[in-house]
Amino acid sequence: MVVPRPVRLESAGDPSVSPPFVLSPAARISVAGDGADAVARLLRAELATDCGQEPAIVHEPPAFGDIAIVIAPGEGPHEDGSDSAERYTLEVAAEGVRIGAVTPAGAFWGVQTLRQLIPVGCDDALAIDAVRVHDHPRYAYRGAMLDVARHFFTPAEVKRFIDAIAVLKLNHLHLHLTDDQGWRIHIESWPELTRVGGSTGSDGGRGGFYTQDEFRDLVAYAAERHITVVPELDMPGHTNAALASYPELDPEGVAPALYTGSDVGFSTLQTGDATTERFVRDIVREVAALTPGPYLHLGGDECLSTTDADFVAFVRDAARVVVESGKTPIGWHEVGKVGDLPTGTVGQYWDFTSPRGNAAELARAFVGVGGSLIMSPSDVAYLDIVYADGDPIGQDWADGPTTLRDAYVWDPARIVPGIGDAHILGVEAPLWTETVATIEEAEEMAFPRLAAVAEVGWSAAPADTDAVETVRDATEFAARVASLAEHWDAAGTRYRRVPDVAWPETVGT
Ligand code: TNX
Repeated sequence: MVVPRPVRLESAGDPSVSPPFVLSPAARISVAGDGADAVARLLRAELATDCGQEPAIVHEPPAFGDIAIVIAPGEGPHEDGSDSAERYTLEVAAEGVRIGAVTPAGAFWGVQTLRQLIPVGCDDALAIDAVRVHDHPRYAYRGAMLDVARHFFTPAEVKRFIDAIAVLKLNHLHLHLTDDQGWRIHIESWPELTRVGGSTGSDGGRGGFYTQDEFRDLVAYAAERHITVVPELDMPGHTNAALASYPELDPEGVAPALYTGSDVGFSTLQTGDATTERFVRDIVREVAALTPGPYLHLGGDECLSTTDADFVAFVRDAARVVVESGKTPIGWHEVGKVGDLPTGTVGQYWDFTSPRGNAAELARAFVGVGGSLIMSPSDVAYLDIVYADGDPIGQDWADGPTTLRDAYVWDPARIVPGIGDAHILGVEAPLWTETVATIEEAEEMAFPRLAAVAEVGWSAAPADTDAVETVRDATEFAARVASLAEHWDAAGTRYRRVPDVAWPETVGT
């Protein structure tokens, strides 16, 4: 019972023939290869939380009953045709557990699978049924987005979210750091952005921002869990908090009031202006310097107060500034309007699973510049859309409600005609937070639907001839989600007890 479903999971069958692995108090974690130590330390911390056991980590070959983590070029499954650096094998038998991978990330995902195979409440007699797993991801980019601009989440809360997404083998956390309602990352060269623009949140929510040290620490915490932070500086729209901080960025030259409502599309930076150009260079330079990952997201969505010509000229320049800062730009799919984007620019598609208007054409424009797509179709992958009519939290504009089944039964390669896996970098589920005020509410919106999107991003693609429904069996998925929920309960992760899942009779919500 593993989410996302591994490419191959063969249970050894009859326990009298293939007895389970039993974690004895004498068990050790035997490590070999660069990076195996760090993965072993995380496994040990997880075993301590889950089972109250803290095995020693040793640099010697495994003995009977040990857990081995081996990172070496020849490891990982060979016969499945994947060259993904994240591939891993996991073997569980009475003799021991062995995780093999080519990279620490692969080994860490193997650890996540192992963790889900450990029965919750294992106490003093931890036994894991014998099994062989060969696994690799479908997409290199599997993400969740947290909108920390509308409602601010503290570093400790973001870490809690990082822990929860790591279990699902998600490897990117997109932080939507700036919007009309708040500016959340301190910029040394423009300090008013956080002093003024960071002081509010949607609906009177607490303000707040990350100092550069806090942000570096978050990035490092995510990186230890093989998650790359993707920072977003949304522009030229969604900028009221910046305009309220610096009137010289405003088209009228007058600072607007701080904004705590939920409208979109009313703000724009002054474009074609030397001060704005300096602002863009400064914020991109400072945020790029805090970001070891390859991407910087420049937003570009819903710029309803910027003329098309101004939008195109602004985004073209901003994308070049991102490239000069050493990063690959990502933009919401509207950025496809810009004819000559830098080579390799990534588009984030947020229209529906049946594209409306010119969304498909805009998405294809990224492929035209040698770029690729992150698929976030809002009618299935937006975590802020209500689960059911009448929910007090969430929006319904994206063809809501969005059920767990909706979030599960879709395929990224069957959305935009002409865009298949060769041009899809991956999938991402965004959680916008106009209506989501606390981390508990955020988790209830995200889980279980984020588990569905994680599986869409990791697990094997349906064959061309298969209907999506036959490959993604929502009933079978619901059974695996129910077993995952025992782990959520143990970890204190909140989730929504949607219908059609046989939830454990424990806490939940
Ligand atoms: C659309 S889709 C937005 C966000 C809102 C969200 C609410 C997109 C790129 N932007 O600004 O928060 O809808 O669901």
